[in-house]
Amino acid sequence: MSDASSTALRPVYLSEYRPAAFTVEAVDLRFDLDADTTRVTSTMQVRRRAEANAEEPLILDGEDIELRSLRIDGDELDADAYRFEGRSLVIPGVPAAFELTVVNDCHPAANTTRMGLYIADGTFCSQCEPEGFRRITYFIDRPDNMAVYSVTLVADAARYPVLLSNGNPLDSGSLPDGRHWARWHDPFPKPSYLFALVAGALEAHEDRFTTASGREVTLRIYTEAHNRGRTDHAMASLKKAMRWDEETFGLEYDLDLFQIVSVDDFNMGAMENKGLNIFNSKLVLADADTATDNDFQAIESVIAHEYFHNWTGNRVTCRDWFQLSLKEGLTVFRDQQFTADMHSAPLKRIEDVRVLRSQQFPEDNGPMAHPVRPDHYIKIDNFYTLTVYEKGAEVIRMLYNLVGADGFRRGMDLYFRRHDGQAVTCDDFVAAMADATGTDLDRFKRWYHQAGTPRIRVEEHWDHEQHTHHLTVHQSTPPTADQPDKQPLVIPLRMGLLDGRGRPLPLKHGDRDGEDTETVLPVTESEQTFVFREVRERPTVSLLRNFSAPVIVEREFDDDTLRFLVAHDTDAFNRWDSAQTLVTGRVLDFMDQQARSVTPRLPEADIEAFRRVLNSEVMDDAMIAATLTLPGAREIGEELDVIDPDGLYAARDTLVNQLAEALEDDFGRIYRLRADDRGTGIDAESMGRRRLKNLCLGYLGDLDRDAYVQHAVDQVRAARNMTDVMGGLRVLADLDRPERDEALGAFYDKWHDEPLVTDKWLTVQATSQRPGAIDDVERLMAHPAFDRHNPNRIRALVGAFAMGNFRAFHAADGRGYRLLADFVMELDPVNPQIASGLVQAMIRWRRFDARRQGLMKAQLERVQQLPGCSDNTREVVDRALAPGQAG
Ligand code: B3K
Ligand code: ZN
Repeated sequence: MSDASSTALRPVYLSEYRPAAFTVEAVDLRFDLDADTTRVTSTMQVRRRAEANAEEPLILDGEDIELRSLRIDGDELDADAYRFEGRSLVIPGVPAAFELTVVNDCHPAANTTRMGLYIADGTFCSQCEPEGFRRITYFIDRPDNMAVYSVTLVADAARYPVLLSNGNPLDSGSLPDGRHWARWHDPFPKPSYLFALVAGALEAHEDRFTTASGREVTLRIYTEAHNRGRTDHAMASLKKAMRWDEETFGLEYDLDLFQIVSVDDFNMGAMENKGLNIFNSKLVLADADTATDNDFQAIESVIAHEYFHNWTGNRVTCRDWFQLSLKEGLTVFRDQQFTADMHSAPLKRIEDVRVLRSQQFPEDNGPMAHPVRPDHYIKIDNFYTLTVYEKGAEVIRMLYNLVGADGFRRGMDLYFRRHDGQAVTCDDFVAAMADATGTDLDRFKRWYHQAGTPRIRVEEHWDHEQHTHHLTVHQSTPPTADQPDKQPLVIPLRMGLLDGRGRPLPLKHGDRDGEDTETVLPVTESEQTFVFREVRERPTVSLLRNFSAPVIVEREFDDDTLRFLVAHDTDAFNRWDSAQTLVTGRVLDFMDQQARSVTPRLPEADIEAFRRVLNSEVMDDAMIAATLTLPGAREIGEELDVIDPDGLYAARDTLVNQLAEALEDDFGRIYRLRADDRGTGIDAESMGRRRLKNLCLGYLGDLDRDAYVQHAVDQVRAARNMTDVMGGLRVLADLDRPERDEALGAFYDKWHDEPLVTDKWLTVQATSQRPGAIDDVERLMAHPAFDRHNPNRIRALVGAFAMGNFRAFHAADGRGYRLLADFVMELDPVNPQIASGLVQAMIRWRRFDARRQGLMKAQLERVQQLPGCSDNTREVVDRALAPGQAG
């Protein structure tokens, strides 16, 4: 805790990294589990590193725990033989190698932070990444200390029948006083952040997996008894992920047992603890009645992500937390590839780019901007960001495209050969890729330390005499707060040329003379010109295909070109992207016209372009739906110098409404063709059908006509899967009609015992587009369904409102801001991680009009002044309020 008003918090710098003087090589932990006071006895084998100075004391981290005793090689230390310095326990004068026994207490029931050891619905549960182990016991709690763990758990047998930790079970037994014990051993050295412990009344769904080399692995997914039967999808996903990693990267699972535990009270999505993943129940439990298609897909991808960490993160881990993207960017890339292989690659790409543009780009252009490898932080908790994860994955994807699929595989093989069992840096990863493929990646590495989203500007010139087409590419990255000067990056620019009928042209440029119709231009300088030969007519350029680099392309398209690309581009991603660009431009036009009191009209040619997409016989349902899903107001707002939510919504609403009017018959027909589908299958075709059907219903609902409202009511009543129920409910939730309250009431009556379904009920109201959504949010915050301390409930209501309801949150009266600040200040002492996440909804205040700026700033200042404000929240708010920050 810090004094809110005066002290500036001191950051940790990457440049100050140095190894610890000692290593804990092995640790034997005993837990006497008790909700109020758990006694931890830790026996460590400690060795001074050869390079370390013999005078250096042993320094252990510890936070909110109480030391009971310390012994070195069996001899108890007197109180004057050690000291506390802040949160460090300092023991001077220790030998070069010794056994240290620490006894300490911690308090799981009182631990509201959900870091360290805590109780989630009566189950003991741990979360150590990044610095939670120090809340359990004193330790060298940093990822470059890899140790072998043995763990003994002792607990009341009736209340905590299941006792789990990492690795393999060794033995168990009962004790006379109604207690029992279990002993675990993990043969793989690991950093403390991968330690895990679970104890509770849980039931296992068990299965088996035979690895490629023929080893039998037992798989178990633990849930509370009432959730049994809802883990089939998670189990199937796990087996698919295990097989995929063998086939794609030759990576096999390495223990005899792989366990997943589902808990309802968890700060984030999931955690890759060695052999014992802990999951937010939202990302494990699913059946057609209660989970939507999106839930099913999220489960598959996160189960895979955490499983993939077993190699990229656990076997090879990070030297320090600045290297977080070493494991996260790489593992996100791996899970993206997995999903693309399991389903549709272009759709997956579209979804990922949407997230990047709507969330990572704003982050990269705001007060929290930081490189993929940050160079300083106050709380590392604040850097589990879209930049480290998603932009980090884009950096890996560019590497993949630069060295090719085979080269990437050779690079991965070399990375594991060199570094298995080590804690390494992003440079080590890039070096493995460079060495395995003989590629010079020095300049490429700028992606790791330069923040901000690069911009590309393209000028074209067709020479009708020479039959050449000249493409001049300018790149620049706007300054970010900590980095005023930016260097040019290596930008792989995938592109093609189309002739007037949309046929791809052979690309003859540089020393390339073949018939290839797609190429990757290696953009490396601030300005570069590429010349294409034998171009006999003015071509249309299709640029940044499949989003080959995380950049913004600034290019003045005329509408005809965009509609041409929507219809003809050979790259599926770019067909979608051109439609997005068309709509974004149109919303901006509408805003302009409305500001001049001109009534805007959607051009007939746009309507026809969308009609063709909607009735396309070549695109599948999911792709049609993706193309007709318009960019949100938040995304479009990024194009404006000053974000004006009112103007944006007025324009976007008008456009949606005109599109719905114009295509009413098409939407109606397509809806009816799919309406009687009561299927529950989660294959790509069924999911695509539901997606398109619900998209049509959404447009029709916008017309607010009785017949369509009835469609929504009927769909909610008759649907046999949650996707369709929510599709109908979402339409009704936006309307001011009695049907709305009836449907929401019936939904709650049916599902109030299912927390994950109740979350959907909260979110659909929190994100409603009808006026007065904030009144509903205030009312719901006092409703019994809302638990003010449960992270899922908070995200479903307050998070969904602040981050997902741009219209209501940014209402001009500033009530949204006040509501959020009040809640953040209440939550901060309880759960600083979640509080500092929520407050980020206001940190880009400088991007808005003067009035909103003042309102947001005032609320940020209130939070900043909060007595005892956590370092987590302070870091975010201080950055947001610091003078000279980007918006
Ligand atoms: N590694 C964890 C995230 C930990 C977040 C700590 N605040 C899950 C993941 O990214 O796979
Ligand atoms: Zn991860």
